[in-house]
Amino acid sequence: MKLTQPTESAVSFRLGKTPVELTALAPDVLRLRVDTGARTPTSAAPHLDQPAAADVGVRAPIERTGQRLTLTTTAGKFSLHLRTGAWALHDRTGLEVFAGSTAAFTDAQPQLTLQLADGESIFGLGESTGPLNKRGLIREFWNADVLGQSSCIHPSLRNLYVSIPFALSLREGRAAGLFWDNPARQTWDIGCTEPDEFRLRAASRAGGSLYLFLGPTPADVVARFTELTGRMPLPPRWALGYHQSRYSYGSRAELERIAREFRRHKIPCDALHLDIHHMDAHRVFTFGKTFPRPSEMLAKLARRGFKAIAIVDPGVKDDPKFGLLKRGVAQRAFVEASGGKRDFIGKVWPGKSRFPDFLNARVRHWWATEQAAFQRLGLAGIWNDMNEPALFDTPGKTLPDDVQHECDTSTARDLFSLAPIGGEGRGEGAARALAASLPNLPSKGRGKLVPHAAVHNLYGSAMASASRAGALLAAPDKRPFILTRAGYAGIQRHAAVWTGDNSSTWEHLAESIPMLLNLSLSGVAFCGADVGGFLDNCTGELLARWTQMAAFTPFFRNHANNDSRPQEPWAFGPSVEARCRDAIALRYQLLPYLNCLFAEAHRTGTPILRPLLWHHPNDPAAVACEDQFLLGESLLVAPILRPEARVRSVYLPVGQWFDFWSGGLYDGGQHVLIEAVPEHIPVFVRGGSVVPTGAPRQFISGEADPVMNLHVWPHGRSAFTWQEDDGESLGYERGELAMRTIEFVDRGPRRELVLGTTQGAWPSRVKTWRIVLRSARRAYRVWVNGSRVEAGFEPELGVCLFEVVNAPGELRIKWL
Ligand code: MIG
Repeated sequence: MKLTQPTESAVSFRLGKTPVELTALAPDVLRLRVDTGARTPTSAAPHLDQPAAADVGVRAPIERTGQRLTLTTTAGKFSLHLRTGAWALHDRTGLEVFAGSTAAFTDAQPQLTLQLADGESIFGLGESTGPLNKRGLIREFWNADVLGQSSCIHPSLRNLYVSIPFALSLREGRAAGLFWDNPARQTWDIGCTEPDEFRLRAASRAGGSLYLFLGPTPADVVARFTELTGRMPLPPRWALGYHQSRYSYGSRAELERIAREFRRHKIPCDALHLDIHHMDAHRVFTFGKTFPRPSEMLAKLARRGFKAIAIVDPGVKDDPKFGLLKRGVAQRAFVEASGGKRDFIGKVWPGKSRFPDFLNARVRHWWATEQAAFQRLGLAGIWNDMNEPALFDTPGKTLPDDVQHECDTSTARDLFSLAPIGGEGRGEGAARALAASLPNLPSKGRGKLVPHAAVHNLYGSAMASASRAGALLAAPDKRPFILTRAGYAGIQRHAAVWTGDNSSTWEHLAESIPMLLNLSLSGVAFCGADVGGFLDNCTGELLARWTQMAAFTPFFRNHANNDSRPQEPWAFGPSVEARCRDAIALRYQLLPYLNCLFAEAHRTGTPILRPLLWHHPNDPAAVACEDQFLLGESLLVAPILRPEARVRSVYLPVGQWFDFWSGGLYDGGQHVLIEAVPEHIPVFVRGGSVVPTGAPRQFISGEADPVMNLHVWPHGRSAFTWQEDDGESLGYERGELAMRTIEFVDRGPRRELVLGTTQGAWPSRVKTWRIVLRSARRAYRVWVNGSRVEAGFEPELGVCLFEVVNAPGELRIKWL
């Protein structure tokens, strides 16, 4: 067998008869892909045509001795036996990272088998049920509306609404990753059938690229994975607040009542969601009779500090008098039945409906235009539901395998393909340039026909990207808020994800933790589960515990089903209400901390919600922990997951930890028993942390706090990047932000907090930093840039307090 086109970083060869290309995209990222040559219409996935990675110019010498091919980079070595297909990836130190067989990698239904090492754990996999560690399970990637096939979400379901075929492997503290970029159905047997074999199978080989990440830390792997699939753009700041939803607030009067109740009960809230009953007989982008004068209603809500988010389902009612349908038909916007002679028609909420072909750029643009007109009524966000897509009347409860999409490869590249490693980030600028070029696309016949089965898992992401484009058309310099139920790898570029129809049970409260943690590890930083549970009836205690936990999760929305009892924070009487109010109020005070975490996720892909293993990959108890989580590096949250719990065991990783509520100090590296009081859940602060907090508020307005608190906890050190921006425009992409590092070191009696020089073109709105030294025993002597500053002491709280006037230059704060 002859090697063809060897370059510095890529090599083509044959496995069996099929050409395969191996590329080093970066020293720690390798890609193996089947080169299908002439791309037949049936074998194309939109992201097949990506820029040649060889452009990146990684030095990766390739050798061939006999049947053995090796590619070496500064981070590791990949070797493959050309006849048997056996392969292995070693790191720089010679440690085997992955090994297995690619013998069936080029089959029509490709397979790949990996050896699982002793003690190896597998995380990631996007949204899935069951434990945090997926080893021992079989999971599938096939976006599905769960309630179409099952009465509820339960641990033996193999697939849910979102598909992210990404695995993070961890053994003995060493992380590596794998991403099989193939939007057709995949089945992963992760040591279930054979305890030490990880078998991956895809239903179609079209477009399937396998990416291998060398790590060696979880952060290295996720940074690369999100560099490849994209990172979350910054959401508008209000979206970090509390959201209230219900299937459905059925009339204008009801919605306005809910808004009034929030303000009357003094429960902070920023967003109200409009579920399907706002529509005129389920006609998408309409308001029905029970919502008279919608723009007046939305303006009134806005004046009271509420943003409204409307649900948008993909199915367009097949009503010949419906304007949207008529325009769609004229545009040839809908997915065609097999054979292509007519549009496919299936049943969903509106009755007989047609389904926009979101895999086509022209259709996305049309949809964006229609959505923009709707949003201009005053809607701040769009909620994409049923976009697996879900159908009521087909056997698979989704589009049939053989309906046809007209994929437009040139623009699909911008929406689905992976960003070149080391290349320019793909920001809103690129999205806008794309949007501007769309109207010039020819109106038909440009794409190639692809059967639904080959691209099924992309439909939700494609709809979300159209939706994001629509929001940008409606308000070109406002950060969109799009929420989606379905998605594929990279969905974080377009939308936040909520985890669909969970139930109001204690089990689902607990199971939401590993689900959100794995989603977070899979690139989706902005995620959340329905607070209180969607199906069934919540109880007061469950709602309180759920709200107390979810206040620390990125997307924070209470939502309930149409036949569930009311679930708003006040629905269970004053004591539950008080607990919910306190939890939500705390969330609002933590917004400056959350802001920094969102900004970090945007810049680096680092999740906001993190499993303990993220910071403690060498600690087996931390790796196994799935009933606690970290919010950023500083806060450890141990929710109460049982009714009437009196106590809970909390694992504290190595280090010093402070009880957030009492200030009590604990040594880490052990389990501690913490009393479960009704008022709050156990939360700990890592010693040495600096946690910024703001003033309490009822909703997030454009006005920033002039006084910003920095809570400083002793016994350790930390560093993070402070970021400030206007919270609503895309200015942050143009450098309109203020950024500085904040570092703290506790060296025995000498403690130093350094706010680095401010970078960026946005003048900070912080006038005063209020430094709150926690766990203090007296008023310390304080110096700021060498000058003495007076400090106060509150003995009951154990805090020493002083103020520092903000300045863009370095602020070096010491105390003794
Ligand atoms: O067939 O719009 O997951 O959040 O309330 C149900 C009604 C459709 C499913 C979503 C849920 C939403 C519901 N939708």
